[in-house]
Amino acid sequence: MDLIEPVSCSVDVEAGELRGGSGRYRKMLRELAGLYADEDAFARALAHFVDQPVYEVTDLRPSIANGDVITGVTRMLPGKIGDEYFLTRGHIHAIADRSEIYYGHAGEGVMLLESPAGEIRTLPLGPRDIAYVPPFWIHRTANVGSTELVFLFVYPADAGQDYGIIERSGGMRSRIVDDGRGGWELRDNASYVRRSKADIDAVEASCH
Ligand code: PAN
Ligand code: ZN
Repeated sequence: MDLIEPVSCSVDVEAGELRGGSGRYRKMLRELAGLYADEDAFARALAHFVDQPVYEVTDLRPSIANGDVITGVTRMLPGKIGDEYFLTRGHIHAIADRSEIYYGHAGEGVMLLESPAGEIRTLPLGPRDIAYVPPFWIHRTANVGSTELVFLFVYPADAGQDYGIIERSGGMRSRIVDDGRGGWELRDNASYVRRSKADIDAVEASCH
């Protein structure tokens, strides 16, 4: 039996970080090309966000063993590309039946979920909201507020992330846009291509 040492971490909500974790990565806007509908607005925004990560993840990954868990904190800047709110890249878990819990700490977020067949759901992700990502749901998060969005997540350590599922379908089926009244609404993504039966079957096969 290989024992892992128990460890305590804490969430620094102000800094939007997990203190005492083991890893950190940053996503710059230039790494998110193709996510947003308005390419001109994206090109203009690149100049403003050259040095600043759009989102940053600090996490605790004791191992990637089946049965272990990965815990982390994501901090996202507020902002829009055109009228579309800042987003995480989004993914389905590489082993697609692995679920996940998000817990909001600060700011105003929305989780956008899509089933392999293209059904859309949204969940609020504000302070003390718990968003449950069931098995097989593609998920990404938007910051729909005017302050930083900070949330915690926990998922099985063997889950992995498949980002290609969103790229292959031309994005998710819906976009999260400004409704013109200070809130948000869903808009159909004109570039969306439905998944074939073979693609949907491949999601299910990822778990066997
Ligand atoms: C989260 C996300 C994190 C960053 O940890 O990975 O918020 O989003 P992207 O991975 O889509 O860039 C999670 O859902 N892990 O499975
Ligand atoms: Zn995930």
